[in-house]
Amino acid sequence: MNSKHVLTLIITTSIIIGCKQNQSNQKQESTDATKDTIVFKSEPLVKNQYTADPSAHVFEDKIFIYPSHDWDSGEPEMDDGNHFNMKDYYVYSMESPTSEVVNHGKILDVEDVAWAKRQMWAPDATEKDGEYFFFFPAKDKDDIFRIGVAKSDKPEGPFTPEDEPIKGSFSIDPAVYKDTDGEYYMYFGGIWGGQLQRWLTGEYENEDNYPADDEPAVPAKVAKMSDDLLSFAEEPKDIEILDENGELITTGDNDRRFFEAAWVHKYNDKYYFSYSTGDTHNIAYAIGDSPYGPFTYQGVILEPVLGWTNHHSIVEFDGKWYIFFHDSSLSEGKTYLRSMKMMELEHDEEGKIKTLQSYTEVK
Ligand code: FUB
Repeated sequence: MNSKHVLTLIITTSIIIGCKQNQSNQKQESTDATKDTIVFKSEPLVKNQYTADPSAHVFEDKIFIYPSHDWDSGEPEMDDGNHFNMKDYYVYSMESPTSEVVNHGKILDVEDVAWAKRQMWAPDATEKDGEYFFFFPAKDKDDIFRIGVAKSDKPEGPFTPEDEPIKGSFSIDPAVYKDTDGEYYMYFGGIWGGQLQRWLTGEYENEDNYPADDEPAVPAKVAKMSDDLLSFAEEPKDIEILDENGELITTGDNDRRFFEAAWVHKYNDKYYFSYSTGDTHNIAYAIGDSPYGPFTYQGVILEPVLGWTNHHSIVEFDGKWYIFFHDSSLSEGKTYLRSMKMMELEHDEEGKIKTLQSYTEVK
């Protein structure tokens, strides 16, 4: 391992998120009880800003990365994620996976978005006919998450937002997949602070409602986009994630149920739906034959990283596949101050993805 790419930190065991946590201990408390050394397998791509939820795409033969911009706003850590109090977005690019990361500056600020009040969470971007579209969630004036869109004629922006959020949009973490037939689909949703569990009736309810542990889990959503990519072309549909018996994964199946951070890529004509399992901290994946699913659960792509959240994107560049993700190594474990990283990702001959770890532990 190249020493330049090895970052060793002494950290408390309680902030290594390999262990399962439940909702009541989402707020990370550190303890000096046991000290471990962890050796990270990759370095933060950016060190002078906190960058999270990286959505990577190849535009103009370069890798463009659209992350969230973490900062310390002083909001206390709460189960509803108020401490992720982001207010603007920056964009970055790399000529190749090994070249330096260029910061193109701020592309959007909450002050510029007429409908948005706060919490600019995980975004994504896509290109169509030489125009670039930036999709982002934010809470509106009623504190309900909606998804907005902004346009630019360049991948590095700046982007001009629409005056209203996408009609019929809700919850968080938009990921727009351009299919090989030229259609575009938005995948979105996230439970807990992401509010997806408040939309089970089709209307927003001002309280959390989760299906029982033995019932199908709250599903992520997908909608085909209109030709101008500014609206949904249809009512969002449920994403079905099935287990090995063809049964829908249930609420109680915390290790495998959808939590947030949807992403889709296509490999050998199959659709790979990947996502975070949230409170169990994995990036998991499921495979299907259609952009709408159903998707059958396959396994874990990325094991828990340092920090509570795990959020990724997957992109092909020059015949190799890469996963972009974040951890809290630069902030020494602060869950809301994250840094984007990347690693190569491998599909085996059967199309299965080899499970990755972002660090090794040295006792
Ligand atoms: O960055 C804020 C939120 O944390 C994202 O929207 C989630 O996916 C999680 O990473």
